[in-house]
Amino acid sequence: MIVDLRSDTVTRPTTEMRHAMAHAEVGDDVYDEDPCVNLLQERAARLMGKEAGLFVPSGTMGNSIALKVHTVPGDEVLMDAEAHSMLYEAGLPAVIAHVLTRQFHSVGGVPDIAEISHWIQKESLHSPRTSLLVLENTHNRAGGAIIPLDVHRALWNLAQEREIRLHLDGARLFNAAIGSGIAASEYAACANSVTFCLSKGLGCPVGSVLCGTREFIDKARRVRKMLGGGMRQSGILAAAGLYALDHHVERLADDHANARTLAQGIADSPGIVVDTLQPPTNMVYLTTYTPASDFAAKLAEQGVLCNPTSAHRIRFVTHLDTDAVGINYAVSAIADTAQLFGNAN
Ligand code: TLP
Repeated sequence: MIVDLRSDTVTRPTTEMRHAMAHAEVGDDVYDEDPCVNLLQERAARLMGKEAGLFVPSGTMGNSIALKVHTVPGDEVLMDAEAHSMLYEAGLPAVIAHVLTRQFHSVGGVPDIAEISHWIQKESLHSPRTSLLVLENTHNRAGGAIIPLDVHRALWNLAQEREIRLHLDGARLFNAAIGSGIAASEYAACANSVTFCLSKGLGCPVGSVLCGTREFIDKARRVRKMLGGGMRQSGILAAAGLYALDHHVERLADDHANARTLAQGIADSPGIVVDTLQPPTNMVYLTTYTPASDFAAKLAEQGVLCNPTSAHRIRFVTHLDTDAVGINYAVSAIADTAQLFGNAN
């Protein structure tokens, strides 16, 4: 049995989703003529409480476009030292937007408002201008943590006061919404722009949607074109997104429950320390005494795939393609592996 818990990006479209894709009515989206893309963009904008949306090939492109539109070269952007844009987007702030990044540190993914306030600076003879704050919710490297709405609001108020913009990397914003019971639009209301991914927990093969004001999206559309993201009959992909918004949002609760089962099932194993017995969303992180790569390799021999995220840290992500049987199998494989290394220590 293979249980792939490396990421929620590994899902394959279901038969029903493939059916929706196969029957999508399409047109040339660069001419603005793809009905499915237009529908998805309108629907996404409504869900986020924004004026407009833009379908983009990936979360990374959504974040790139937001950074590019919100800043001018030489500006400073504040982001978590562990943010996806900081660690996993191949240096995009520097390469695409030509900005400096000021990294702040968060506890459990929750930024410190005073620290951020301290770092916001006006342009002067000496200093760069801070023009953007980037937040991530849920926070991937902080264990899929949900940044509380009151923290979002406080940071949004601060951003308004100090006249900077706020972009929300909401790759897994629907996980935050389902995990907290708070609508995605409430979080998005505390941001000038927001990206959410269709290709993670929502189970689509490709795509994200960037949302914001009409004016922002008009500019974003041009940057998307510049980056080579102007797609043609992309309604085939947008149809998967529309299907997912109808059928795959509420079920994220199952992924969260599976993450809890996994965390609790392996918690007593020797040689590992699980971050929490109550993972907030669909991620389980643990610390291994043995090198994480050895642990992961041993697990892979048993068909359970995971991602080492540092020398002694491992991430497991639950998703649409893992059911209770797979989770139970993963629990015993992890427990056996832990036992093996635990005994060897
Ligand atoms: N995250 C991937 C890897 O790149 C690490 C994963 O497996 O979790 N924002 C956040 C918070 C993300 O976690 C990711 C993907 C992205 C943006 C980028 O999305 P894509 O992969 O569509 O470019």
